[in-house]
Amino acid sequence: MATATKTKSTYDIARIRRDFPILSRTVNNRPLVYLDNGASAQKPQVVIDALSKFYSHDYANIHRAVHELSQQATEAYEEARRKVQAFLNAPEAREIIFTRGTTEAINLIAFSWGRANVKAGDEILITAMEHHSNIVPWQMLCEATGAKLRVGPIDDAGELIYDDWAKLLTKKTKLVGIVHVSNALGTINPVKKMIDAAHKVGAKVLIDGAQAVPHLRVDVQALDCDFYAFSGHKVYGPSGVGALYGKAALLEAMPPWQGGGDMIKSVCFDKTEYAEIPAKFEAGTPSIADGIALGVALDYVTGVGLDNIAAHENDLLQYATEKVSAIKGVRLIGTAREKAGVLSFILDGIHATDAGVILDQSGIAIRSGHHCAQPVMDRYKVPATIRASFGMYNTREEVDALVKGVLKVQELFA
Ligand code: 7TS
Repeated sequence: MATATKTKSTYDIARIRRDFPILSRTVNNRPLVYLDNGASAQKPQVVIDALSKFYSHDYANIHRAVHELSQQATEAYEEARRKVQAFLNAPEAREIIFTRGTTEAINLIAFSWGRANVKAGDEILITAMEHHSNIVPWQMLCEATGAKLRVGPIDDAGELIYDDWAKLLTKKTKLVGIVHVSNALGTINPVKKMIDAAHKVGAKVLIDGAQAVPHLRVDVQALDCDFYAFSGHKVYGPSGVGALYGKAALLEAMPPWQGGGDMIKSVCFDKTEYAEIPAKFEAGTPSIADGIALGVALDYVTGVGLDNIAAHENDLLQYATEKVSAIKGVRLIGTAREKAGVLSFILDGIHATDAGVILDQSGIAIRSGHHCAQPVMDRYKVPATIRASFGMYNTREEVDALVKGVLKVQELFA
């Protein structure tokens, strides 16, 4: 890895940090060092204000009543949908389905598209670095239909072994699920090349973008993926909301997955007609305030600029990689050439959870565990890793604090 360079001076990290009120608090009497952005990112004041303003001034249910508040709330919610559309560069707003997050988006595809299009003998192809949410829904689909789950392997660095993965693409492959950026390893997958290869055998492709959208500019038209899922809370928005992009023709042909209010055109006991997309997939009252605030979060991210964020985080990741790997007794887990946001490692003779507890005493929040990617842990024959995951507001000083914290952990266990 090249020597870390200093962050561009145009990136006003002090201003960005001031936008996130939680960053000025202490934890265990120490300044908070928040390095658990992979699990969930903190929220800028504008997002917090958007939630508060909506509940204080603008609250009503959407898509129902003729009264002013309901009309305004509906417009704000639909505006947020257009913001998600622009963020992903989706052709049309109706191709954006609001969900609870990535997990729900993938389950929606597995249940609706999967049950309609996958039968016994078909195959679903994923990679060995998927989060559980891009594994288990496909296992459930396979169990229900008699289809088979195939898994493309990864190498010691945590990169997909592309040729072995590509060999698993056959006429039987109906759907390919790919994590854009691995939450456990940080690996950025060559998704464009993979999507093109999958399309050659007639498979549809779902990209799990949960760890990608906070770090990379995503363009679903350039990628030509069929489905793209992400969570609001990892991209500085609220929890409880996320989005699924799907090509209109595919979404239109898919049956609904949850029935209820808002997803129908007309209901009688003999026959119910379903609404057009996206309403067809949005049964019931959604997380209205959270959807609106997600739009505000995306505006905020776009305002800082994803290219600037990526440059800053890449600098941090390089710096952290150099500093942490220089510590005796550290083994990095995940050393792919293309990485974003994540530094996973283990310490000789020290359990990751013990390290997590001691780091916490110094105000340092990291995640220790299997990161909902147990097959990745199995691949490296480790029960858990320590994971530092970076966001737009992290600093080199915080990396230094992590390094100091790790040395202290080693000292205590020596
Ligand atoms: N896919 C990836 C790649 C993820 O990292 C996560 C959450 C999900 C899907 C699920 O997202 P959700 O918002 O629906 O829960 N990953 C993590 C993590 O790395 N630590 O905590 C949650």
